[in-house]
Amino acid sequence: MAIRHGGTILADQLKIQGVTRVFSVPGESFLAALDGLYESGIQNVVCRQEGGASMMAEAHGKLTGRPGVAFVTRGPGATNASSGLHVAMQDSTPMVLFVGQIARDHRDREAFQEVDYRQFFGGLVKWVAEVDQTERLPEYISRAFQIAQSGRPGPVVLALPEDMLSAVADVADRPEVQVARAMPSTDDVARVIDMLGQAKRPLVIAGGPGWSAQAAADLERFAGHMDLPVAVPFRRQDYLNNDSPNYVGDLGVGMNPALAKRLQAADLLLVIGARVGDILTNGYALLDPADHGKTLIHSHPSPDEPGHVYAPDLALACNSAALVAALADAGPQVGSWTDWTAQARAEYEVWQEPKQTPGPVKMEQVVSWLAEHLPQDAILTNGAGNYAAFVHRYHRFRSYKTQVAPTSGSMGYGFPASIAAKLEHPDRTVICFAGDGCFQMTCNEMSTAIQHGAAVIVIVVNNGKYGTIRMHQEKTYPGRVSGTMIANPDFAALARAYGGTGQTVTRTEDFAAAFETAQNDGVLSVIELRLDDEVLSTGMTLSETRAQGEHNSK
Ligand SMILES: Cc1ncc(C[n+]2csc(CCOP(=O)(O)OP(=O)(O)O)c2C)c(N)n1
Repeated sequence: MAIRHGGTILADQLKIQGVTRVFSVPGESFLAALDGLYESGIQNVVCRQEGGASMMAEAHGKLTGRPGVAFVTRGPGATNASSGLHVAMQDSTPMVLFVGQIARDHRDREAFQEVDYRQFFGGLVKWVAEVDQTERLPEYISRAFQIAQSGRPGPVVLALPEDMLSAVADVADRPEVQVARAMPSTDDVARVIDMLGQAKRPLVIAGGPGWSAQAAADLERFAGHMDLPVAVPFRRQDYLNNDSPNYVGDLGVGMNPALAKRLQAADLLLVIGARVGDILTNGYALLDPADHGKTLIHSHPSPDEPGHVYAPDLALACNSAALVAALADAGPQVGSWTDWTAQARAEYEVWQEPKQTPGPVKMEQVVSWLAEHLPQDAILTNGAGNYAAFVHRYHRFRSYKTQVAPTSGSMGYGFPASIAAKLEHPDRTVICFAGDGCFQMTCNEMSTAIQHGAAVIVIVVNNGKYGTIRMHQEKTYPGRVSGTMIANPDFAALARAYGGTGQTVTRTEDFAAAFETAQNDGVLSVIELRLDDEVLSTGMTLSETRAQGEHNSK
């Protein structure tokens, strides 16, 4: 053992935990940590705002299944970073945020940028702690990595007082954490198969944390063997190859009404790894929490989830990948639901037929073109907004972890997420979809993308408004437009100013060539799609939405 300062102890511990890249915005509060990173071989991706850094770390965690790591400074840095932590919590993503903290002997005097992180982050993250002794850094860091990955994964915050970080200690490293995973028993698997055998209209819902490419392949095998219909929750569309005859769509915001009806009509739900919450059930309307009236088998990595809202008939606390592998290994068994599955699939295909939107640039055609022409492993990211509904409805996700999007509906997420994805997979096509509102929340990270060589393609869907909220506004207070119109920059010129390339597309037929140019540019590239003012959602124009609002308010 050698005497090391806290920053070196920390960086050494990160290497042991397998960290290869961190995202940060510097602060004078954690200079020793920056010094520790200096010769560590860990890539430090310097960002422009802590919200972007924390979202990049979250996206890294979501893509790799290993904790994404970010470093931010105290006070304003920590408060900015909270946006990514909230995404990680709602998405069950493993993540560790380090916050530089004021010196220990300044505490509780409301010193410069002082925040009590246990209070501030307490309700937002899985665990938050402050490290008071340099020699306990390895212990706290390994606990942070363990908690971030155990049971239902999530974000962990460690505050690091600056004098604790710069002090030296003689302490041993901790080994890489071993995360305990609960496995399904043979009896449990037999029971699931038996209960399925008694169903007439079963529906599998596969989502949540702890999946892998192998698990997605096992799900395809299991569903194929038994000819089961599989739906996925909001923004988990890449858990089963969408070309599979067993894939029947997503139970997300703006879901296919025919799939919503099937959720209601099913006599058995086999939920593997997902939370059964308000988005999946359209605000608890599709399934009554008081009496859901069907057989519910609910498995989740955390024993706290089954029964959280809906009473299950069989509750399992186990690793989703292990369960789906065991179910696939149970072999072929054909139930009496073959027609039910085929009909659900047919309804999904009908839902995917483009519904025409007004104006010369048609999002339904742009996304359908991409679904046909992109490589199977292309990664699509997005944040929040009606523009994303076109991706959800018309794209086909064909391999695991090609969709990186926040189930928490956080605007501004897609662009930083795409940077994290491109850094992790430089050889794959990475596309960020963003609304004009969404993109402007984090477009300052364009310089981060340029600096670190993340050649992502950003498709900015510009309708000159916070369209989703305008849609709700027109439905509720028709014609009374307040706070939902936005002025925009020339996005293509902005991209060029940052050192990328930019194009503006005003006709659908020009999109394919613009996309090819962007791909060949090999640098951050922005394609702005100028949408007609009437485009508001996949299903209704602005005028139709207002007319509906007027009708409802009569
Ligand atoms: C951080 C954050 N702030 C506000 C919202 C509320 N919100 C949801 S969608 C939306 C508008 C998005 O506008 P835009 O990105 O232009 O996409 P559009 O809906 O027009 O397609 C807003 C303000 C949110 N989800 N996240």
